Amino acid sequence: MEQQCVIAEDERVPVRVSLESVYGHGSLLDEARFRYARLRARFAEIYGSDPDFYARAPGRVNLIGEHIDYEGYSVLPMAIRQDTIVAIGRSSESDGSPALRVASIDSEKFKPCSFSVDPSQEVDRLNHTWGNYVLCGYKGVFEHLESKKIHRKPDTGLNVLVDGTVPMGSGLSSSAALVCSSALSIMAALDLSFTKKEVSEFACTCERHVGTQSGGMDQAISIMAQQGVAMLIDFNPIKATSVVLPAGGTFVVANSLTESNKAVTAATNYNNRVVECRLAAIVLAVKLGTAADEAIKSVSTLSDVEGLCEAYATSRDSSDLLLAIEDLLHEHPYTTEELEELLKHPLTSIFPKGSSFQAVLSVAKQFKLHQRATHVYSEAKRVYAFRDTVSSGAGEEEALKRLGKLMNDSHTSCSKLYECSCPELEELVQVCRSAGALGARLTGAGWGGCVVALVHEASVPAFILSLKEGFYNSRIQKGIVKPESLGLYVFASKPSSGAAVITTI
Ligand code: NG1
Ligand code: MG
Repeated sequence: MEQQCVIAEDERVPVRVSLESVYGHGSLLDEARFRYARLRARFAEIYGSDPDFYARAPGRVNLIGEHIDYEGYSVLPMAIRQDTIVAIGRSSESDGSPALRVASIDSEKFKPCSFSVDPSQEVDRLNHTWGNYVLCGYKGVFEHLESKKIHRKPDTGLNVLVDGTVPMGSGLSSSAALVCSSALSIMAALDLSFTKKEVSEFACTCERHVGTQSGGMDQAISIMAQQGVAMLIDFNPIKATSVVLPAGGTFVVANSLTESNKAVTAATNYNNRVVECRLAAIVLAVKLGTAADEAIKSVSTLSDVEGLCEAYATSRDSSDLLLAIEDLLHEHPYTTEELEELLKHPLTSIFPKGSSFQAVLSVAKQFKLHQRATHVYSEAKRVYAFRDTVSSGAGEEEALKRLGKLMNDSHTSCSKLYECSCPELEELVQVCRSAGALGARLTGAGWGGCVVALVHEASVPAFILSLKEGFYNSRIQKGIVKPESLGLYVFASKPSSGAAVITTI
């Protein structure tokens, strides 16, 4: 039986750690030293002084539990070594009027931007820029202070310089790595400290300012990760429990080379699914006997329905909500008219005015409630089955086989029921399986981005070679990817540590 332990979510952050404790002692450390030195030098060039603090936050790969965090169900990610590093300094009087200035090492791709220091400014969703994620972190810190009734006015401008190695739009959570590293650096610069739980929570809420109605997985793992272990993350309240993975298995991440910019496609993809889940939850609640008015008021996620199925469970002799879906929801998509008649309210009145949900309603023609809810309830079960397999005491080979099967089932559900895959991801998952993966699935939001494959440790090099032959070589020939950058797109990953302030570089 593997040891599992609950992470001290009451521990205060930012924790301050050495470069060595994050990056080890090998080539990763050399690479990190180079990145931090370059960050310091560029910072001085741009802003005319040395930074006061450095913070870093990792990306993550979700092993299982896709599109269920925002429905209140537990997920099982691990942090990866790719991270976002941030240098920050308070700006001086001579810099002109105080501002939040943001720049990137890659100034070609990520143009510098500047915001006022007023934390109540709106994030401009219509003109989405990468700097918005830093602004989210900034707003998050002040909103959190407000929520604690600490009324602190911004008393300084801040200069920020960012360098990220988490590939963007790849389902590896580059956005949360940027929000979390920004938030921690801002806390350090303003001499603030909160608990891990608080930061995980406000980093999730504040990222929604860009318009994606995301769950809290990415921020929670980025803040709470620990080296060497994956984490089972529970929500409401947030809790992280370490999960020790079988030693003979390695997770390989492979990029489909298709980017999915969630902040731009939210109305038809991510937020659309959040809306469908919410409607499925309300309709299920009504079918289980709750009055429509009451359901609209009190039910917002599919996990909220669990408490409402007692009578049904007695009549069916089972509390399995997957059965309730079969009985109570139809498979063909629901139309707006049908839902409005059932719920006795216009759909637009069910979601907050002015929220990004209204954009979903104005383009959606139909709602696949049966399929989405079936995905969520079955995926939630697979997460626990994954955790239980790891701690079951089954022999390693048997455990790896079962984990692989759960990952494959998760992919099928994402692809067929949740429809968040795409042709490139389907192709890559097939290539992974043909190359001997025990299991392979899309990871993160989908519609592009990465797959994660479980592979026997000893066959990792041969496996990666097969992916090159079966997937990447043809893309190299077409000029979609350069051979020398393949290492960024396919890599084996061990669980890395969580966000922190770096003491000395
Ligand atoms: P990605 O797109 O991988 O960063 C998103 C959400 C998660 C979760 C997954 C799907 C954000 C910040 N994160 O992750 O909360 O819902 O999709 O499981 O949007
Ligand atoms: Mg993201």
